[in-house]
Amino acid sequence: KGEKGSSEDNGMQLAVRLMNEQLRTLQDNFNKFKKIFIFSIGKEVGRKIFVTNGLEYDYETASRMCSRAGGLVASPKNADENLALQEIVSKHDKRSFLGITDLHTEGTFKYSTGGTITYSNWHSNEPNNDKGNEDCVELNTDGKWNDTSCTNKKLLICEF
Ligand code: 293
Ligand code: CA
Repeated sequence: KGEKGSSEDNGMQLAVRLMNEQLRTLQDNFNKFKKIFIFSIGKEVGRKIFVTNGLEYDYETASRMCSRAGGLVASPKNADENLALQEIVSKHDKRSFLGITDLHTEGTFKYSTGGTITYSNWHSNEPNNDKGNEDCVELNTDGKWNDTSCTNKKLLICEF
């Protein structure tokens, strides 16, 4: 009985060792893939990754595309995140939408996930709801925000 028990233990030990090796290989591959990905199209800030496909869409399409990919339209929650997004819009020389609107209540800007914004970087004299038709927010290449029409086409940047 003792002999059988110890051969089972040996089998189990081998299985655990093989699984640890496989896990390590998987982690190494994943970390390498992540580095290559961020180097090519993404930007990592803290635990967030911002990604653009370089194309422009109206807000509704942008929102649909990000959520279909398992993300959200980019919403900077602090100056570091805003700077990372500014670098992306500058590189592409195209203003982007932020995942922030006042579609629900005019004048109260909220995240697409709900909740009033806790960080902002409005350009002076913005938001001005120009022509009474500006419920979305664009990020300019200078990093400043402007409210703009949701039907304009802006650079798509999602966050994951
Ligand atoms: C007005 C006054 C401009 C301003 C513009 C934007 C439009 O035309 O100074 O830049 O509105 O706020 O979104
Ligand atoms: Ca405006």
